[in-house]
Amino acid sequence: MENSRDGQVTELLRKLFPRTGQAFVIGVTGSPGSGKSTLVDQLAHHYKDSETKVGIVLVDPTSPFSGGAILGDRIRMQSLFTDPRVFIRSMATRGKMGGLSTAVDEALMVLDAAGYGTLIVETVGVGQDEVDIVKTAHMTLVVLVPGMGDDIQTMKAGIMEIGDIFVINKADRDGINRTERELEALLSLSSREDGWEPPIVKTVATQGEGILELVEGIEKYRDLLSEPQSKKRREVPWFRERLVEKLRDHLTRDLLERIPEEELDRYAEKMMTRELDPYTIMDRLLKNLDR
Ligand SMILES: Nc1nc2c(ncn2[C@@H]2O[C@H](COP(=O)(O)OP(=O)(O)OP(=O)(O)O)[C@@H](O)[C@H]2O)c(=O)[nH]1
Ligand SMILES: [Mg+2]
Repeated sequence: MENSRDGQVTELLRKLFPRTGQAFVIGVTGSPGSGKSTLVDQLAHHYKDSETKVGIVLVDPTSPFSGGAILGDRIRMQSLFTDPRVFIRSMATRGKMGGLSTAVDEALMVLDAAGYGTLIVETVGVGQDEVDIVKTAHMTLVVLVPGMGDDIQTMKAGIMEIGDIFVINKADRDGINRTERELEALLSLSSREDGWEPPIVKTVATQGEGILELVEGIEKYRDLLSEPQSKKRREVPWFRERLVEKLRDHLTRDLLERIPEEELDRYAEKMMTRELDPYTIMDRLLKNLDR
């Protein structure tokens, strides 16, 4: 699926789709080294014991060579890598067939259809890519650590907005109360349409402290989402967005494939010399394609 986009893959996804929609997808994001993988490891242990199989997708869009990161994750999640009830996949490359978020989305579909009831997606929270990726999750945990004070203020607004639960990990460190107060102050400024007030949970992931409280928060939110009203309110726009994204992917690829590289080069040169403006070029290209 990551490597090819031929009819066969589409056919498989078409068959898979009716079997999806059973899994609950949890996104985990936050700054590098905040303890996301350690938390994911704890959550995976909890869910695999209490419920269904657990699927984990680790995403590292910032690194084209994520060998190091993946190796680190392997060490941190050692016990999970050999567990038959857990499936772990690392994804780093954007691939040439559509965006990374599409690749993640489809990997989640496969796991969902294969009966993995809890899916966890970890991604470093730094940019739009990550925000797009966590949007495919039902809920998002934003992981912070004590002493990031000013960071909280400057943290990407997008990341703060997508948090359904805020985890202050490394609660064994100094500055936890201050961080909590600052976060509370920030959260009090915003209110959500669905009435959910994102809780703050303090954890020491390495010791498993606070994990049960975190799971409790996750379950509460899951209950809220499963009410038919809120399911529709949330999922219809969600599927619409995915549909538009797929159309965009498809149309762009389709169009670009039909324009010879040399022609693009020629037009680029004309732009450089200001002989033609991009708008005129687009008109011409699209008119040619129409024909
Ligand atoms: N003191 C302390 N250390 C922790 C805690 N949780 C994780 N760590 C340590 O923090 C380091 C980073 O943990 P990871 O789980 O790899 O963090 P991450 O957010 O997944 O890191 P990236 O995926 O590289 O962004 C590791 O050395 C962990 O052992 C905690 O609660 N307390
Ligand atoms: Mg990690």
